[in-house]
Amino acid sequence: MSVAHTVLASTNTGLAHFTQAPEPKKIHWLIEKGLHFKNHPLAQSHLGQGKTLALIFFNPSLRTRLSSHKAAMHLGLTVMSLNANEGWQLEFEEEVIMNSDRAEHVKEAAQVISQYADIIGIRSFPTLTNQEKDYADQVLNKFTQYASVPIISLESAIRHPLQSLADLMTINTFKTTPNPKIVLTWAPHPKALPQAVANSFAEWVLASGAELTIANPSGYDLAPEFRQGAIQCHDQAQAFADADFVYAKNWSSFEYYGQNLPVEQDWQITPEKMAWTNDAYFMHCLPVRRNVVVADAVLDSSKSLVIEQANHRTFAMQAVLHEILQHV
Ligand code: AN0
Ligand code: CP
Repeated sequence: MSVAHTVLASTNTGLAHFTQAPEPKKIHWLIEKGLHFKNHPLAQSHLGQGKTLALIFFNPSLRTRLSSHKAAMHLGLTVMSLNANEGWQLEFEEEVIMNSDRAEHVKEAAQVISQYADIIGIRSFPTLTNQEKDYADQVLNKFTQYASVPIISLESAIRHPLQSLADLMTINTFKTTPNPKIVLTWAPHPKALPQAVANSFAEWVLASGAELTIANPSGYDLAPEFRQGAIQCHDQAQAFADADFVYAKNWSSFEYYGQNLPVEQDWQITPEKMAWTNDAYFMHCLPVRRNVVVADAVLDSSKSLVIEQANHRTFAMQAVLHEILQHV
């Protein structure tokens, strides 16, 4: 298999996995390809014929599951999906005595699934209790280590690359100037959530060559490797000034790992705060909690792009599958 022309990160196994942001030229290529498929979804409807995509979910999903199915169907692929927690519990540690409730090692499981599928998608959230383990992205990386077919991240412990690709497709579609002001803002949530969506959004926006402002309360700074290169501030009003896109997301603390720290001001996105911006578009990956993360009036306004972002998930996945299918 040749990886010379793939737009995806290749590894020393020679496989083209999709787990993080590729190089800038390739990001732009994927955005264009995704938007092309949006207009011509069935343009390559035979490419995947006779091939199978396996989707393995360790955690819940609405958009990722269905948009991945839809994208695969557009390319003629057959899809199998497994709720991993309803199957045998997998062991991911090496050289372990397997006398716990974990019945099967990922070493066998990944090789077995590779015989049934030509491409494997994996969704696996972080523990939010063990920073070192989470940031080693163990579940995703053990699958890429032991599978003999390409792996697509359907959101791992620390990244959500398909979401970010869809988000950049959305910004690309709606921007009216070459360099819009893009703001990623933390917003409240009753539960401790992963940093994955925010990490990836920052990674992709910055890798694409755009500028990014990140606003979050103190104690909520993202991991240094993800926020490096962004304009960082702890003041939402300052960040929102002249913004063209406001991307809201909750994440739990990286510094006080996995915790929901008390926050003094209200960081919910309201019409009053959107009035500070340059009539900005509102973005969120969904699922979103109304009147906690964002007020109804913002989410239901004509400037809300959340439904279009979700629409772009299908064509982001289709672009990635198309790219991989050329090489399997
Ligand atoms: C998840 C998260 O924050 O990572 C999935 C978002 C796509 N969100 C929730 O669990 C609410
Ligand atoms: N945005 C997103 O990935 O949604 P799901 O968790 O429903 O897949």
